[in-house]
Amino acid sequence: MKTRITELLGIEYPIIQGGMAWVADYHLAAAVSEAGGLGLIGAGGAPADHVIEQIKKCKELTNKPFGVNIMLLNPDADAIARAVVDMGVKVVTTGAGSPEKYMSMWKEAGVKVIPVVASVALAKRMERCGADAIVAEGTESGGHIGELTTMVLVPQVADAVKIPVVAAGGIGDGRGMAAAFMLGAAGVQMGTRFLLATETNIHQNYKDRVAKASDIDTQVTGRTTGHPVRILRNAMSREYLKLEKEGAGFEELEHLTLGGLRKAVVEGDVKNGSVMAGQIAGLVNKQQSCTQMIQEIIEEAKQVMRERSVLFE
Ligand code: TUI
Repeated sequence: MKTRITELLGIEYPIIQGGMAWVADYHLAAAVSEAGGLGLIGAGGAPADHVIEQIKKCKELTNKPFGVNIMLLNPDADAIARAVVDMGVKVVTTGAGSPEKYMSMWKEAGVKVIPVVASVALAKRMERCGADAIVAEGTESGGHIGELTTMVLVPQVADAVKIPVVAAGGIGDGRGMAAAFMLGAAGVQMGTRFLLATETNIHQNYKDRVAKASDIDTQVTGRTTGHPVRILRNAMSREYLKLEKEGAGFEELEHLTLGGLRKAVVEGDVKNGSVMAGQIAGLVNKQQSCTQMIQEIIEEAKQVMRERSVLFE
């Protein structure tokens, strides 16, 4: 499968694995890259030393291109931004902010830069400062989110920029991938689906909760604090939303979520932790290897594109 994204990144299939904090370690990233997609190490809130170790280990597992996602609220973002250059990482994606101040350093080093954005305005700004591609991420996604849905965001971003666009948010199978192509994307980024990959080292409780989730099981906390985060509903999310409704302040709410993702991913506390997942969790219920997953998604995308094309003959 050849698109502007496979050509840009030198990969076989236009599938990028989301750079999920606490979830996307070197083991998952290497497995996705070995399977022909682009694996990402998610730096999340980790210190630079930890990310550097992850990069070293990923290189031991694969010779194929992989990337690092830098969550820009990380206090160590500057050091991680420099480390990816020093270590010859081929691709960087960014989230939760604008990576403008690192752009010239990355470009000079030949790093491919793919900012994740949730609006047309930021997509245009990223193109102007030299981004190689854009991930347009809809509000269906898990974790930190924007306002617009993938259905409306992707075609508007595709019209607004010349660089290739990757669709993210609510894509979990080959049908979603085919739909993304119809909206003007040259690739997809998937996070929630990869939560159930056999190579994903998260607590089994987290995987089971995602596998059991239904279509209406996500909730968004933090709309009142300016940090909207989509998670699977549990005792913590219900308490959080109740407090938000009562007009609780930032500090009281923050107390409830602090360390919540780690609690869910590492300790398996899916009642009180933050079980971040996208709205497509209801469709995601099979534990498979990354290779099986990617092959199945590609085959399904090809099949639906062939079958549905007869509608127009
Ligand atoms: O970054 C994400 N998703 C994330 S980051 C994350 S870690 C975290 N945990 C708790 C609270 C906050 C973060 C979990 N999930 N997706 C990419 C993304 N970036 N979506 C939306 C944005 C975004 C938002 C605002 C990008 C830029 C922006 O503003 C930039 C500016 O300066 O205007």
